[in-house]
Amino acid sequence: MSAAMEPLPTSYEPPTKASELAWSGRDDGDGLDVRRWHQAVAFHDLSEPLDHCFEPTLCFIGYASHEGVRENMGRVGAEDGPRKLRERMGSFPAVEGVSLIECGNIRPAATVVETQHALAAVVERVVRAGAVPVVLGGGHDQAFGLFLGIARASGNAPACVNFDAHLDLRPIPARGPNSGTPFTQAWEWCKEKRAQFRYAALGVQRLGNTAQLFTRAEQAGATLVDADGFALDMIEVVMDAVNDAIDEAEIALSIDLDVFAAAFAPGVSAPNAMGIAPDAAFRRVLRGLIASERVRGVEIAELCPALDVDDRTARLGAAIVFEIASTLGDGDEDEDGDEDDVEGGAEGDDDASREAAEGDE
Ligand SMILES: [Mn+2]
Repeated sequence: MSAAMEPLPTSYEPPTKASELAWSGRDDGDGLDVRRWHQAVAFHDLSEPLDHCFEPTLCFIGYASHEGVRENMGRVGAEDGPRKLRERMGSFPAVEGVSLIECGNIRPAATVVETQHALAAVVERVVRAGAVPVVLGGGHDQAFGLFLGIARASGNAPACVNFDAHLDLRPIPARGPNSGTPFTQAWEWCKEKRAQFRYAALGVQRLGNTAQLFTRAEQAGATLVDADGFALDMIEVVMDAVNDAIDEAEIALSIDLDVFAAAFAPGVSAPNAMGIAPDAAFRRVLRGLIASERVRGVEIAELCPALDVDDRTARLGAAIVFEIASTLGDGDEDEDGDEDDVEGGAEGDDDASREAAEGDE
């Protein structure tokens, strides 16, 4: 270990032989045109310095904990989410120009807060190296670890953009934070640092949040887009709202899989009958965010394999990571999309993503 580097918290577990085995899948040979993620992925112990990444690089970090879900009185099982997501990503075709690095897991520490801080330490290291941490969860308490790690690496509070049926703005109970409080923690962190709390919650369900939580969202200055916003004719309105909410800030991107309807995502602690669909409207918003080049980290939360049906939810979470990778891989392309044809802009070349990209300068 380099003398200059502080040791990481003990709940960080570097990649092991077992994590290498977790990355497996179909093998069509090693040619560049047939390679898959399990062949393309590199392994790195973050206790050692990570070379600066000049190309788009995704660093996978498992948040193998459902202690925050348990504290929130939800159904447990999300500690097994990271393993399952890796299993479902292994056979994806390699994306040209995008590097993949497996960085190991965060295991539950004595408290949820400690586990969040362990994640933050790892995220900070990845962001400082110019790579994008992709947190594979795990309970949604991980969102505060992602926020904190990005904030420390960049010196500014990132805007939180959260696809979620729930606001996750619950007051923090006396026993400590849980999977329903990560954005309260980010809000309080911002108050303490006199930083602006920027929060956009997308896909929010009326039936999943009490009046108190909507009041708190208003007090926090949050931007809410309910599930009806995810229609192709609403994309520009949604992206305008998101752009207003995040302003010039960098983005910590959260995808709680319970934002999707239970038909698509049964394997979560709290499924939603009328959640959004992982359709073209959702994917355009996702791609628009990634194409803005302001997303400093991503977390995929709440996958509970034991509650899943034929890995449906795991496949969806994995597919979202693939969308992110392929959008990053498209970054240098300059395809001409027909601006009036929403589907023509589906590669992230739409007005909204361009606007977001310009805001970066
Ligand atoms: Mn959530």
